[in-house]
Parts: sequence; C-alpha cells; structure tokens
Amino acid sequence: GQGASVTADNGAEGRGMKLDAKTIAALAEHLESCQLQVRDTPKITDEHPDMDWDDAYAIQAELLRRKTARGRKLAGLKAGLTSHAKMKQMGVSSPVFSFMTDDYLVADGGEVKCSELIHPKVEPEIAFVTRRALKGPGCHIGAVLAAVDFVIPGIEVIDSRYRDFKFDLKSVIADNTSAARFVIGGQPKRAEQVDLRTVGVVLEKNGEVVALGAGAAVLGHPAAALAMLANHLGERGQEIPAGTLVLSGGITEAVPVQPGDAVTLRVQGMGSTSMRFV
Ligand code: 0L1
Ligand code: MG
Repeated sequence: GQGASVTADNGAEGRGMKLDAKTIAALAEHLESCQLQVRDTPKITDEHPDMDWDDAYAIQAELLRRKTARGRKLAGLKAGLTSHAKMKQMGVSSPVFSFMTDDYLVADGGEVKCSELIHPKVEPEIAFVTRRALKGPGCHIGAVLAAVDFVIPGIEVIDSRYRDFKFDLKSVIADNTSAARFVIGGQPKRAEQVDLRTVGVVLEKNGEVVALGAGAAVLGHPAAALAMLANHLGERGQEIPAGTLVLSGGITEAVPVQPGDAVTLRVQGMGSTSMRFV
C-alpha cells in the first residue's frame, strides 16, 4: 500500500526532487507564516501537484532550519497518522514523521492560548525517551525497547495549517504534520514495566470521557512507530539520537478543543497529564 511507497520513495539516494530550492524555501516560508499569523491555507499540492516525498520532507527540514535560526531548540520528534483511527479520520494510509521545537512544549497542567492556533485538536499518545541512539535501516521493536529509557503519557495538540484539515500526505508532511503543542506528564515507566499493547488510555475533556483506546491502536505496538521513524531517518543518513523525546502517534481520533476546555489524559498505571485551553 501507500505505507510501502512512503518508505521506498522517501530515500535520499538517487532520486530527483521535483521542486527547486527556491520553491522549497518559499513554501516553507508560506507555511510558517500561516502558523505564526494564525491563518489557514489551501493545501500546497494544489499549486504544486508534481511535488514528491523528498520535496515534502525538504520543506519540513527548511521549516526546522528557519526555527533554529531564530533560536528555537529541537524538543523532540513525532510519528503521526500511526493509528487506523487517525488514518481513517484523515483519509490517508501511511505514517508520517516530523519534529517539535521547544516553544511547542506546554508545562503539565499548563495553558494553551487558542488565539495562537487555527483549529486545534488533541490526541492521546505514548511518549518515549531514548537512552541510546536508534539507527535504521533494520530497526525493529526489539531494538527500540532495548534503547528506550522510559515511556510517559503525552497529549499532542495538532493544528494543521490547511483549511478545514483538508490535505494529502505530501502537503501534511511539508506542514510538519500539523505539529503545534504537546505536554507530557504522569509517571514515567521503564518500557518493560508496561504492556504497551494493552495499556489503556482515557482522554477526558471537561471531565467527560471523549476518547479511549489501547496502545496497540498504534501500529500494533507503539514502539513500532519509533522503529519506522529510525528507518525513515536511516534512509537519510540520520538517526534518533540518545535522549530524544518521541511522540509515537495518536491512539484515538483527534478531538477538537476550544477556549475553556480542560483536557486530561489518563494512562493505565502511568498516571495522568493535562492542559487547559484559554
Ligand atoms: O500527529 C499526527 O497524527 C499527525 C497528524 C497530521 C494530520 C492531522 O493534522 O491530523
Ligand atoms: Mg500525534
């Protein structure tokens, strides 16, 4: 399916990109302006139907370059669209990868300003922190579990810069897979202390359960998301460094939020983490 083609088509080796450097820089600037000015845009493939996977990840890399040039620090990596619920919600069929910078981090129980976001949604995730580097190709769940320091509950706020969340996979990759904010908290656990497939998650909004699921919703095992990320980076001569926080992907569909909402994620045996929208 498309999953295979993403991996296969994403390699840096011997593949001609369709967009020139100037266009890639202009598209990154456009998407970041939308983010900073809190306005949406039609998906960029409407104007650039020839864009390929390498172009999409090159635009994302240019976004990171712009942010770090302004003094932002890389705060973590993420896998997205890793659950069937999310893939179905978005009408796509393969995971995507991207980054978070330090300004995306929300303190546990802290505030998120809706005036800085276009149309935020939240999703429950398992976050991993690596103790050793993970490098593909050939990375698998076993290698991930051996390299993980701890796992911890996390809520991701996604905020696609595309109008009404209407996009295709290449557009969403270029838009840093809708990354906007995240919080982690609760009780960190060693990976072997938790059955990451059966671990239950409950997402509450204003005290009401709005979504629930189990870890296996993410690719059968959330550690598989890190293996795929390591393999994806390996094709580009990169790795997941030791000490990296990685969000493994939403376990349920994403839930829209608005000012006044309080969101709490409870993960079985791992406590809870929360954020408030103002
Ligand atoms: O974290 C993710 O699952 C990525 C989401 C990208 C698509 C979206 O905006 O829903
Ligand atoms: Mg996510």
